[in-house]
Amino acid sequence: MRKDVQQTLVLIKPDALKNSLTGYVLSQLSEYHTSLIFAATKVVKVTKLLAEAHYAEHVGKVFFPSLLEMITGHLHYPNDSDKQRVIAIIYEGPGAIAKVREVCGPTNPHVARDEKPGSIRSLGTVVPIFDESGKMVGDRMDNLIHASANPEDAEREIKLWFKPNDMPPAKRAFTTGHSEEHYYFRPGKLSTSYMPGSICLLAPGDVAWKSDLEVLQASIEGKPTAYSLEAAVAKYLLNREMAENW
Ligand code: 3AN
Repeated sequence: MRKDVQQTLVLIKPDALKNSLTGYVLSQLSEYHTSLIFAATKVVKVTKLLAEAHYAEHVGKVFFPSLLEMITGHLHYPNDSDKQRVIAIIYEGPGAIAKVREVCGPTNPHVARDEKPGSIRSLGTVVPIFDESGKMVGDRMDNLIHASANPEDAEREIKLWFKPNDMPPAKRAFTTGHSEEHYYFRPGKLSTSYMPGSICLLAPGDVAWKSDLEVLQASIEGKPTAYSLEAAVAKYLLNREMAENW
């Protein structure tokens, strides 16, 4: 990341959208309150590919399936696919990560209400999760907002949700490069030539995160990659109609 600046990823999640809390969240995070400014923002229809990559650290936990259902909007808008979306924002400024986490409050909304009343997550809720037999097996936290936890997560998450072209050049905090290939993707398969049913991720000359270009190149060559192919390709497929259910 650029040394002079800190950036963090914020997601306004479907439970916040459904409860019309977007304006409240933006206001709490405004420059007036936090001294942070927008580096980028967009409305995203979250794919399974992106959701799984975002929550990779929680794979196997009892609440993992409900995390995916939640972030893809299926839980809060089961019959309104046009409302299944998340607002993704990059905030920038000194101490951005800690400042945003402070305004968000603790992960668990019940804890937030006890320990940090008035924080954004104190307005969230906790919902029990049941298995097929009806036994309660855990909790789902509808906590309205995601915010990167530390600089490593911020870099991973910003590069996971945003393409360099989603922000002005001066707001790109991570190294970019130019693709020297065409890259085409369809679920489970990457190629440098067109495959039926595939989407063109990048063409020669297109700008991309340098780390993504390295993952794409290594994947083509069958070499080990720094992170998953899915994490590298997901952002280039966002809001592309054909990839909505990937
Ligand atoms: P935070 O969002 O505060 O950084 P993480 O990254 O540990 O918390 O968890 C990501 C998301 O996973 C949380 N926003 C929450 O919805 C869910 N989560 C985390 N821990 C639990 C848990 N023990 N039970 C249920 N859901 C959880």
